[in-house]
Amino acid sequence: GSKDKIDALGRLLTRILRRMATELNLNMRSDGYVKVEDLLKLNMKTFANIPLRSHTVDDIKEAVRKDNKQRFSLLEENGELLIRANQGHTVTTVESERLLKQILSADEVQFCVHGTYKRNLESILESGLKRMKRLHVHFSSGLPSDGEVISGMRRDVNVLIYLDVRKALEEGMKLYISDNKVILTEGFDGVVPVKYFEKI
Ligand code: HQG
Repeated sequence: GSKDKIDALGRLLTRILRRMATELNLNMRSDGYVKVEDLLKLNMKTFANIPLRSHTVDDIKEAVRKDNKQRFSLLEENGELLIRANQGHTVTTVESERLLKQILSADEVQFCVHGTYKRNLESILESGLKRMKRLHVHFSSGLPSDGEVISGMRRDVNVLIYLDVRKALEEGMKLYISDNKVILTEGFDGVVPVKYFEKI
């Protein structure tokens, strides 16, 4: 049905806006925004096997509105509609300073917790939290038990690693927060060392 169509569109948008801008020759600003008009011209199919070109601006708006983790933002500028992914990028054309708001004081965040899996723990304790394929290591600013939909970790994680935000900021680690409240950091050269873990 139409819900599946919009879900499938959302999943394709995530992939394009986070990872594929370069290979698709899509004009992406350093704050992550691309023109919706340009997107709708791409010769691709969604996961429901529907050509992207057959979608409308309203479909895009609906996919943005219905996304369960608020992964996208829309912006109207000079009569044009722009869209971006709020976080999760792997393309380096996006500059975090422009995409995200920097956290300057530990008082700005109540929680900063990374969700992961027991199978990763040994390796994480040995080499720290790595950003892996993304530009940033991701942390949540809330817990699933808060009842809200929480962006920044998956539902099925079984290990929580709390960041010592105060210490990290004091020692010069740059922390950012996205529009959908995911806390992001490059750590130091892509790694958040173990000494910044507050508790596990
Ligand atoms: C792990 C989803 C071994 C890390 C979620 C994670 C989040 C290590 C995986 C967002 C490691 C990377 C991000 C080390 C890190 N050794 N494993 N040294 N360092 N890891 O997907 O944080 O649907 O890149 O713990 O909800 O899992 O995309 O990061 O398990 O918000 O919007 O390596 O993705 O949101 O996996 O998830 P990811 P993540 P979206």
